[in-house]
Amino acid sequence: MIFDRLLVNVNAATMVPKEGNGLGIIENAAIGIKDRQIAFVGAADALPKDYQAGETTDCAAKWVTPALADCHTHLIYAGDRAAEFEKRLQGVSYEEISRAGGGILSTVRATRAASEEELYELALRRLRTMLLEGVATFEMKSGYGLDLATERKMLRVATMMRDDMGLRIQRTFLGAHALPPEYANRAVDYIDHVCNDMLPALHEEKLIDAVDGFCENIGFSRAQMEKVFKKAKELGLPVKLHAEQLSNQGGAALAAEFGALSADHIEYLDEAGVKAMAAAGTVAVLLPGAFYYLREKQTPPVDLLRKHGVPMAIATDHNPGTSPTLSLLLMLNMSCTFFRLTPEEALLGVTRNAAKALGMDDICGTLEAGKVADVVLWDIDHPRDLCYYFPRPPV
Ligand code: DI6
Ligand code: FE
Repeated sequence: MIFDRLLVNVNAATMVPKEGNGLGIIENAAIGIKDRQIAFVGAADALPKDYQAGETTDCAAKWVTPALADCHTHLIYAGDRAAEFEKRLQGVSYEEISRAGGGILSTVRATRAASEEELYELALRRLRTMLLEGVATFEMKSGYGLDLATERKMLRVATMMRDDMGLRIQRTFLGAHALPPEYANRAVDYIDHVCNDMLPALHEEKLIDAVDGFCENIGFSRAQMEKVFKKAKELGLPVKLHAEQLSNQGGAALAAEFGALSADHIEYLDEAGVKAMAAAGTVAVLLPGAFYYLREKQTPPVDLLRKHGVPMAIATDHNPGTSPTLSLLLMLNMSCTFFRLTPEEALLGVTRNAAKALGMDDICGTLEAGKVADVVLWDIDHPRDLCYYFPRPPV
């Protein structure tokens, strides 16, 4: 076996669960990399006798994991919402701000006004911060344009970033995020515009990897989302949904009906919805940053998700309104403290299960031969340390 690079004297959390070893830990491991792919993972003494390595790195008995994956972000936008944060502290609710034309629509105004170059620069700065924490796989949503030109601009920025940075990036079309001002009180017409104009055009331009929506009383109804999902399926695009964040709309069950990759937030999800997700293989994406920032009280039904074997992922939901964090490591910690995940569940939630939520589990998310060599070396004594410390970048 010939490797370009070989990591030795290292402990590996492969994230391939084994009986009694949920993180698939291999102590004193070796990892061989060839052509940017993992060619060998195993105990060092299982290395083939005749191997050759271009470069060998002694990892000083520290730990490697697959690079982390942030499977739910709104990383591309202009402006900020710090003034709204201040208002909310004075007692005005997220819903009230949203109904008064602030909230998502204020970010839409700023994003429409920004050039493609400006948006790219802003997103790149955020991305670079996340890279410092070992994140190499991202989801990036549109949804702050709500018109064809701006949705296109956002998805083009995500595409350029993917191609420039050599990262794994899923580009998600979130046209059904909010009702734009030019369609005020015309939700039916807007959904038709999303389905008949925006989705087909942007798909034709090869800018969409997945389709999302905001199913909520301040977003779109289940029936409206169903229309969008039907169109997505017609075009052969996978779907996912912001579901049950502030109320139970039956969104997760709808998403599951369409074989969704994930249902995200899900604080208000009931057991019927959990069962539907389990049957469809839909991943539950938990977003403790938004839960924290909105000072929510209701936690997602983690016990039911466990009971029915629904895989759980964790993401930042980075966005200017409800989760302005760029720290996936902090989300690891919060998923343990707020949602009572075990460190093992949390770690699988930002690796293996996050990759599954992106439909990328065949290429990343675990340390296995054949996957991309997205490998992070951490200055820690045990994988659980990543959940324990407040965020610091020990990469
Ligand atoms: N749910 C969220 O958490 C974000 N979008 C959504 O549908 C919030 C987006 C924002 O407030 O700008
Ligand atoms: Fe979101």
